[in-house]
Amino acid sequence: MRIIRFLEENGLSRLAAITDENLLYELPFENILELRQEAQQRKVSMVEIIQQAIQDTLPKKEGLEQLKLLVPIEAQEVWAAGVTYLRSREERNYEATGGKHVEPTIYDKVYEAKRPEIFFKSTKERTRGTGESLCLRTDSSWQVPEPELALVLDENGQIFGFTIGNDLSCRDIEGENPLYLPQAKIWKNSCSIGPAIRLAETVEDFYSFQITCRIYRNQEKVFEETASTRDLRRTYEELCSYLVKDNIVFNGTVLLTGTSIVPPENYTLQDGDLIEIEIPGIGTLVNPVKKQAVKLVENNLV
Ligand code: DO4
Ligand code: MG
Repeated sequence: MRIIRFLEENGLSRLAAITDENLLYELPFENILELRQEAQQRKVSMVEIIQQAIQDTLPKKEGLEQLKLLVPIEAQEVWAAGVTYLRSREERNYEATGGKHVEPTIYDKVYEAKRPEIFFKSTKERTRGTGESLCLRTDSSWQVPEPELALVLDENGQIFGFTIGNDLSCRDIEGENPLYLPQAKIWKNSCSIGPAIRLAETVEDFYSFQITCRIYRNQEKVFEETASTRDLRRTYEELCSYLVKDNIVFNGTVLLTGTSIVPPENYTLQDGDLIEIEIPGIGTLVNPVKKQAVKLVENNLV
């Protein structure tokens, strides 16, 4: 069972459920947190609440393609884990040293350490949904998508959903100096999540997600790679426990679990490229990328 949000003709947002038979039903809740709260109050599963809510209703006639999808959750905060796959460790070493590293680097150490790398990634104002544009930084010439499985958490770090996340990143900025990480990771529209949230209670094996990323330039596919969450070096519980430790965590926080898909070293995103990230069982997150317009007055260029 998956949950989406979409924009109604009257301009209001609406929650809907997609069943395993791909039928789409509107739900009488504004967001997934309301649905979860109802399930908790009545001490039943979210699926049971949905089944009760839709039992006497008909599925929507429109398919997903005809709806204007919104972010499936307006997460107050998005956090991310890094160097959770061997591939990420190798690529971080490459961007920092051009392959001339002498081990152990900070990336080798964090990969092996007990404490994972967890960093702040985005706020709801910076996070886009499927179909919306992501922005490129104007001061970077090496930008890539980072396709990641995303956990949807409650305030205790318990997983109640899975979605797809794109941790858009500047490899040159992080490679120049790891202290620049916030600038390599956070700017306007540098994160997307969606298109749907798969309810965790309907997932049999939390580590069996396949992630495929495709990039199109001028309608032509220029990159495709697939990875599996089986290759994660850490458990979700480990990552969540460090996120919530002595912290304030909002209900509906999203935690990206790291990337294992990296385009070739000579590839950088360009204005007009289209990124597709697909996870069977969740959906396909699609985002065009746009170069940001330089604000001449603000930057004292005029
Ligand atoms: O150390 C930097 C971040 C790495 C990251 O975002 C990832 O592994 O996905
Ligand atoms: Mg990442």
